[in-house]
Amino acid sequence: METVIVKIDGISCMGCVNTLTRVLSALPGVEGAVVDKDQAQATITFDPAQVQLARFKSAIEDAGYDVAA
Ligand SMILES: [Cu+2]
Repeated sequence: METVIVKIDGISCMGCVNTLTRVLSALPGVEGAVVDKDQAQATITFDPAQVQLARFKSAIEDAGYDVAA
């Protein structure tokens, strides 16, 4: 397992947190996702053999948020 922190723009409320947590957790290979509104980031634990960072970015953008550089 690996852990990555992804910075996300647009998290304005707990609804956003719940949405992002659900979307990220549903991806194959993701063991856990913790989304923090105040830090504006997601901490994702995943199996690198099954899923990569690019997949997280596209899932976040598909949900209507922006991945910060
Ligand atoms: Cu919201």
